[in-house]
Amino acid sequence: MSEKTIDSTLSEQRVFQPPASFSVKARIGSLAEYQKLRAAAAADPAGFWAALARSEIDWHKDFSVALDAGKAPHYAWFTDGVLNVSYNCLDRHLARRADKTAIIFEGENGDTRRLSYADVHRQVCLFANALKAKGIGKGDRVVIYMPMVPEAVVAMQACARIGAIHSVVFGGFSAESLKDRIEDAGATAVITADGGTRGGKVVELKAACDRALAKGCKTVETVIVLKRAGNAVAMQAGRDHWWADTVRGQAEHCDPVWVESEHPLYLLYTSGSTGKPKGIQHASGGYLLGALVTMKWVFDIQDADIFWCTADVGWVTGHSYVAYGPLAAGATLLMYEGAPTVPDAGRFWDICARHKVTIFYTAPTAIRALMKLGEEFPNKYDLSALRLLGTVGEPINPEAWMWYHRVIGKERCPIVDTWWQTETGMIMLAPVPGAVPTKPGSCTLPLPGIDADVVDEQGTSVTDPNQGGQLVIKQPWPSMLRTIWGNEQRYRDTYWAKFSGRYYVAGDTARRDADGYFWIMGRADDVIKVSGHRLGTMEIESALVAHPRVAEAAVVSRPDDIKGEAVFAFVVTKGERPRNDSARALTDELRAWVSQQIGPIAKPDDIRYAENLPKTRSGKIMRRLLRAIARGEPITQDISTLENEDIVKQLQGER
Ligand code: 7RM
Repeated sequence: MSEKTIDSTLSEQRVFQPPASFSVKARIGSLAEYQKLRAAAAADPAGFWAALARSEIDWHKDFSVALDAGKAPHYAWFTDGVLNVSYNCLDRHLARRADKTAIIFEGENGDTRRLSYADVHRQVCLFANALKAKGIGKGDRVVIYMPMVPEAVVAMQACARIGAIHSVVFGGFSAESLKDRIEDAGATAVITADGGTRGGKVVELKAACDRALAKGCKTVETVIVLKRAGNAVAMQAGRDHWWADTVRGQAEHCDPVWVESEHPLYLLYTSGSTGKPKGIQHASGGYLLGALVTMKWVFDIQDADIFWCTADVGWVTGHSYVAYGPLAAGATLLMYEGAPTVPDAGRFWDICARHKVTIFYTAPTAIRALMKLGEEFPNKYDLSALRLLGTVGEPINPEAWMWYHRVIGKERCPIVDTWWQTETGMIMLAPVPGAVPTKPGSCTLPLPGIDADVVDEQGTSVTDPNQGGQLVIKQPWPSMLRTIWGNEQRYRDTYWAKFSGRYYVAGDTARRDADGYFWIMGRADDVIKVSGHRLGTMEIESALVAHPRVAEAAVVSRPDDIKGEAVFAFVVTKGERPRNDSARALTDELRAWVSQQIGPIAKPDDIRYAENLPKTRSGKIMRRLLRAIARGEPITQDISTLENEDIVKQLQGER
């Protein structure tokens, strides 16, 4: 995050009260009500969550222990309770909502489908039985590599139904990334599709899956392939099966497998400070509770709502607010497979108008991109059904917030800026829309039961308004991650070590203003957000140095008007430093290489070549200097220790 952005949010003074028309109908309709909930939670956090767990979740067997902190920092919630997440998302709605639409689907080329709760339940049962027939059961890991179609949700729910642990890999990741995740999880099955569609092009998922499996993945016995895009695929006899064939003849009934509350529901790989993504492990009961209560608190979900979260199921947002939260709440959710600009920049608003979307949740990068293309697009559509707007994934700049508020929300819809992480499982900091006034660029206040704070390097609360510090969570919460799959030490080191196990360390820096509102300033580690996609700079560096011509690489980010952050790489090649045409050719090659190694989302936007990277005397790359150079800022660092000052000129692209 640049100084400039920090300054611009620092001077933000606007405050927007919840519209009275919204508050009167809201689940939590006043500041007093919200504060009462927060006070109750603060007085007895475990009791507060236990009461909610009992009122919100259908337990097969009730629990007697709310929070078990005996193995901290591995906290366990509702430990002796027994439940099934899929039962809570589907079966329990059948009595009253069997015919209610659960999923409205629209594809890029306009194909639409509506699935009722009874339909989704039936499909989940069929597919769960198909998985069982392939020998997949409780505790087995299943990798899901699919486009944004209802079957992706069906696959996740079917895993949950039989106690299998799913790990969804975003369809934009490469074969190489898929392979790493399959191997780390030790998955025995992969569920994929022939291909997905985006921007008129077919993303060949099965082909990527074949390349991944050809390179290793020895644990995989079964591959199930949904026919979606219609592209030709190779099927390996014995291993690969068409989805339609696996469900044919299966029973439409499948008893849920009752699991203990702490049974892992899923793994989701996410980037951190090292080259290797980590498998964030979530538990069943606590995660479900978090996804469900935030649907109510933050999205004020009501029976008549049409809820559209644009996130892909490959990201945590697509887990909590597509695959689980909305269904647990018995809501109608919308899924769209395709680009926001096909056939033109009005697509999102066209979908909102045609399907009468009432709650719309997207990323700042999408808002900025659509904002740039002009108001005439949204202005063509009737957006009057919208009542609430949300954002997630990165800080939203006040200008984009105001555009969202004025052009999309017609100054009538509250905006919920929601801060959370793959690790937190649920939204943590966000306005409760009928209660908490909003400020453009701030995620406002913690939700009930969330003890968030900003602390200094000693772990002491920062009390001066607008003083930056580390964002920490001081009490465990039910949907928190349980560990990093297969790497207990990394779990402790990454999230707990900094303040000796006292607080969960989010990895973000933040400040609080005089009203106690939180403003996220940026990451404290080497994680960046490019178009809302979480990437590790070290991950991109390892991909670059894996190229035969690269000796050394350093990756930093620079601000980007639309993407939020852009990837900037400094590269030292083996042999002579490329210049002019040879530099341009190598840049094209390295961009394609990173695409292949990680995925197109990680492609460097800029690459500069130097004979060396600037290092401190102890040999550490001077990242702050590189960041300044990437941003075109004047250099204030002491560079007198550099052996070759010419390097700086090379890095600046001047020679
Ligand atoms: C949900 C998600 C997590 C990181 C997080 C932040 C950044 C997310 C906001 C935000 C400012 C927000 N999970 N982040 N939401 N920054 N305001 N409302 O994005 O695991 O992929 O990323 O994203 O840095 O630590 S994630």
